[in-house]
Amino acid sequence: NAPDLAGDRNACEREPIHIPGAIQPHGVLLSIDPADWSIAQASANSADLLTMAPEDLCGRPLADLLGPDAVAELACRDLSPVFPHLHDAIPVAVATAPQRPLCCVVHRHDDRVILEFEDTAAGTAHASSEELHRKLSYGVGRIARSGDDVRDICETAVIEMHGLAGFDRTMVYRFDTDWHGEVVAEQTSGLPKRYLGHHFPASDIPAQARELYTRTLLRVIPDVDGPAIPLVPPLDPARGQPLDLSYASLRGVSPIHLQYLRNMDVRATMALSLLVGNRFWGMIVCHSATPRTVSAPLRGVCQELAEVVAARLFRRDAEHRATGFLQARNRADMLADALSESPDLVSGIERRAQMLLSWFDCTALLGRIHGKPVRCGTDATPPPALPTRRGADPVRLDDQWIAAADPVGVYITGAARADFVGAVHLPLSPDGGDYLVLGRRERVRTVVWAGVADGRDKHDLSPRASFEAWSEIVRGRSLPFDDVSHQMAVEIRRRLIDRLMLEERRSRALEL
Ligand code: BLA
Repeated sequence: NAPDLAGDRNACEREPIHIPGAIQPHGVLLSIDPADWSIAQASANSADLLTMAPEDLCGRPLADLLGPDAVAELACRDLSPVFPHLHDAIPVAVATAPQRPLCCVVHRHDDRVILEFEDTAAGTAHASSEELHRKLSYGVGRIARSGDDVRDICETAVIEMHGLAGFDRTMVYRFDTDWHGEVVAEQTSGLPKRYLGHHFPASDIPAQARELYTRTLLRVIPDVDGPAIPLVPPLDPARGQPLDLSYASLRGVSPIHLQYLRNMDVRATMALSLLVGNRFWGMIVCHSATPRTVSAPLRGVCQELAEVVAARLFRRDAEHRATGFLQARNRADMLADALSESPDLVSGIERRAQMLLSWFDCTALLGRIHGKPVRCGTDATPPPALPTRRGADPVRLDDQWIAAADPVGVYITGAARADFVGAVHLPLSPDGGDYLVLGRRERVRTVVWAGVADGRDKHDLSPRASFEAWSEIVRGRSLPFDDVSHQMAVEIRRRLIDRLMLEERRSRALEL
């Protein structure tokens, strides 16, 4: 029943996943008009938990179902869908079936109050809340004390989340700048590790899904084969519009994505967003080979753990940048001091070329200062002959490219501006006549993609049938320059310009 999206590249991103008109079957949803606390819409399965069919519920006061006290209490609560509230379940008793313990998660969005009922007895976590919090604080401690590199943090994260949530496979999926992603950590029980190091194309998580996942941090699909339960009536009667389910934990899932998971032999998932600062950094994705319900309290602690992982990644990024920026400034000062001992800038730079090249992990230093050429490094003399992306004709870090480069500011590229290596361009005069360029060599990389090589291109829009790994050889790119290199380039350029201006002032003074 997946819509046919073949041939339409934007169709994936246009699927309005926040208004699917249906929920998943593991709970019951009511939409309430907060003006009079009457029921506007109910999911078609309402009788399962609430003993009343949607036709009997719609239009009725919510108080008939939950009693006036429960409704009065709800009316006083802050129901805005901020992250922690979303798994904050209230135990409720339905007037018509008081013996059945239910829990209810409530939020308010787009002028409707949405109530989601779940059977308290369902779900795999029968652990007490003390037990859950003990496990959570243990995990938090492990993550806070994890090593300082990203891989270490992610590995600890999957181990701890795996233990807490109990799925068969737990992964950290990290986005790249173009939104494709890589599985950077994987933990399994009973299954072999399968996806570690595999890359997936950006279209696997289309833009509107990514946007939604930055507003809600956690979502669960307990059974990919569960039927979609429509809302009754399908449109909000007062407004004639579909109900916005962005924040509903029962929100019905895109049929394309369900097919994707079936093709992966996955029966249930839980996915947690990692927001590092304001950036959607990645996700913790859990798979189960069998259906798996996750209780509201367990969802709550899993989300807290994921937030701790994101905070740990943020701290590591901040520390890394702070140390890097300090080092960049120190190096620039060191270079300026060394250059001040040289009679002229060109010979000074030539003497320190090796140091500069190693700081930037480059192999060519070229440029012109006071009209005099500078050429240092193993790739600079003779000019570097590097294979192009096409693999055929060699390209050179030459005057032609430099003339084409932006004459203002520090220019850094990871993917080659023409089609060769990355370069740091330091323009030293307003007309770009004086400059230095540091060139970085091509780094041929092997990228392992998960199952997109079966005859189609990797931007195909239907969920793929196979997840077998295949390798792509990526040429014509260097390793990217990071923010710290950029900052170092800015600092060094400023010192070089100061020095050039000093030399100019001196030579003018001599002329007088
Ligand atoms: C959603 N795609 C998702 C989600 C993940 C992935 C994690 C979040 C929902 C969930 O919890 O499962 C992708 N899952 C992955 C990846 C791995 C994984 C990369 O386990 C790696 C191990 N998907 C496609 C194509 C389309 C598409 C071609 O492959 C569109 C035509 C769509 N993916 C799609 C949509 C959603 C999605 C629409 C949102 C589902 C929803 O929330 O309703």
